[in-house]
Formats: sequence, structure tokens, C-alpha cells
Amino acid sequence: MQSNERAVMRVLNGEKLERPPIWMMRQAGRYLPEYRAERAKSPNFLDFCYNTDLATEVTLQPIRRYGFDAAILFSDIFVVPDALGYPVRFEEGRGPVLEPLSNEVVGRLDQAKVEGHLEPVIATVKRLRAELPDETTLLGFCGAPWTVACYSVAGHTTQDQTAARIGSYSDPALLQAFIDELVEASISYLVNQIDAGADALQIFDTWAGVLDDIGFKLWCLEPTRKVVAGVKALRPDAKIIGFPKASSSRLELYVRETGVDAVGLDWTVPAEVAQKIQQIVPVQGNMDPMRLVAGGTALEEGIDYCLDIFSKGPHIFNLGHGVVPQTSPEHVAQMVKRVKGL
Ligand code: 1CP
Repeated sequence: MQSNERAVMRVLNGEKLERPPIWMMRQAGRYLPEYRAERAKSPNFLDFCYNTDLATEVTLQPIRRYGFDAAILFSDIFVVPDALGYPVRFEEGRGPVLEPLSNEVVGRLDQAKVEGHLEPVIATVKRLRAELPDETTLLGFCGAPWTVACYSVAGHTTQDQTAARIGSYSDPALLQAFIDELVEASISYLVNQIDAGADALQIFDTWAGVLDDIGFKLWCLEPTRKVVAGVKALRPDAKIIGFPKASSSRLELYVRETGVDAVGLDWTVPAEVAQKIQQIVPVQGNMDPMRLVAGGTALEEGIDYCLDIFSKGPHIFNLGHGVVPQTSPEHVAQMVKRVKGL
């Protein structure tokens, strides 16, 4: 099968399908018992990401169980700073812990180490393309520079990225220097994913929505535009989905300024905005993941609403953000069936 015949790729090429293809952000993860079993084999989360056997296995699990139309490479946004030599680790029950951003740590980053360090992830992409069903699209990804930088400035997960916003105002030169390193490393990482067999790529900008107007231009639009342009300069046919979370009112600007081929929508994007964007580029989304936790009529209503509002143009069914660990695997099966009209 040609890559452009796969359902998700057809939509990314602008086709409207009778039934939208479906995949789910964070589809490999803790809501699946088979994921937890594999995860237990590697207590260190980054080691888990760099273990080609384990990462291949957990990427395939949701494809086997549900027959999603796309698989997303199992990895994490923090493999890029890790590859640059940025101190990052995962703590049980706490999540990512990074050394706070400083001129000293940025000065120590080394682009020359990136490709070699990420080789196991690229090996996973190759294995996945060989093992996935022919009709399944393989998605690669990276974190958007701003979202990765948010965790670096704060040093850990926060609710509203107060520390990163203050840092962006008090020392923009430091943030810019780090973002520039992330842009360069992300371009090489994404190009290598394409060369290894990824059909398309997604850039996750989970924290785009906390920025003010000036910051959005500097830290979301500009770095994303550079990553997209950098990848496309080397691989002009690469398809890129942008996901600037919580950026409803800036989606049109984002699409125009970054050059992404499609855009992921979170669940707060109103139908009128979503439909307007869908006339410009294919869209992906956007059911609230909490409907998937609740199940029952709330789930059915959410699915039907999405199918209805996006029925006039190219659409990939997805959640508005990642599936959460407390989700019942049975609800996911019900969602896939309903979206597929079974
Ligand atoms: O213990 C575990 O098993 C760790 C949980 C976990 C998982 C399953 C983490 C740690 N990362 C991942 C995988 C992952 N992360 C994938 C691939 C799998 C898939 O989608 O099926 C992807 C695409 C990501 C991307 C990611 N990581 C983002 C962007 C998308 C999003 O969900 O917002 C972000 C912000 C992260 C950071 C991250 N990774 C992990 C944690 C605990 C965190 C912090 C999250 C937070 O701030 O709340």
C-alpha cells in the first residue's frame, strides 16, 4: 500500500472520508493493563522510551486491541532535551524533573550528540513500520520548543506555567538561546523519523494557551514555523499536524503563520471556529477526554457531536487532549465502534 492511500494520510492530503479515521492522543499508556505490565519492566521512564523492544510493543498494543487508524510512536517530548545533554529525569509519582534553565546549562548543550542519542527511538520507528498493518498510519512527533522549555524553566510540572512566563519576560535572551537549540535538534529528530518510515508528524504545544499576544508570536508561532520550515526544506512532502492546545482564538493565525498541514483541536474550540479552520486545513479532534472517562450517554453525545460538526470536511477523529489513566478500556472500544459506525 502506498503511504498516501492510508486513511489518515488521505485526510491529511485534504480528502473528506465517509467515516473519519480515528486515533487517540496518549493511546499507549497507563489506562491499558498490558501497558502497565510492560512499563513495570523498566522503572526508569526514559530508559523505557529508549528500549526499542518495549517501545515497539507498547506502540502496537492499542492497534491490536482497537484497530486504530494511526499508531503514534511511543516516546516522550523530553528525549530531545535529554539528547542535547539537558539534565532530566522522571520521579515516581512526581513526573518529569529538570534542572532549572540557566545560561550555564544551555552552554553545555551539544547538538553533535543528538542523532546518536536518539538512534534507539529511530530504530523503534523502523521496527514499527515493518510490524504495523499496511493500512495503519505511523505518526512521529516531538514537543514544541515552548512546551519543552516550560518544564525546563520551572523544573517540573505546573498548572499554569507561571515560572516559564516570568522567565520569558525577565530573561528572554536565555529562553531564546534554549529554544534555538530545541528547534535545531527537533528538525533533525523529525527528519530522521520521516526517513525511518513515519508517514506524518505531530508537534505537541500543550502550553501554547498560557501565552499573551507578544509571547504567542515569539515562543509558539516563531519556533514552530522554524521547525516546520526546517523539516520541509529537507523533506518537502512531510505532513505535519500542529497541536497548539487552548489556542482557540489564535488557531487561524497559527495555521497561517506556522505552515502546518493540519491542526489538532482541543475540546474547548467552539464548532464555529473549528468549522472555519476546517475550510483552511484538515482538522483533528476534539472530544473531551473526560467524556471517555464518564462513558454512557455522555460519551455517545460527545462522539455524535464531533462527527456532526466535522462532517463537511477533512477530519481525523481524536480526543481534545490525551486519554487519562482512569479511563476504562471498554469505553475506548465503544468509542471506536461508534466512530466507525459499527
Ligand atoms: O509512568 C508512565 O508510564 C509515564 C506516563 C507517560 C506516557 C505514557 C509519560 C510521562 N509520557 C508518555 C508517553 C507520551 N508522551 C507519548 C507517546 C504515547 C502516545 O501518545 O500514545 C506522547 C506523544 C507524549 C507527549 C507528551 N509528554 C506531552 C505532549 C502531549 C500531552 O499529552 O500534553 C507532554 C506535555 C509530555 C510530558 C510528560 N510526559 C510524561 C509526564 C508525566 C509528563 C508531564 C505531563 C504534565 O505536565 O502533566
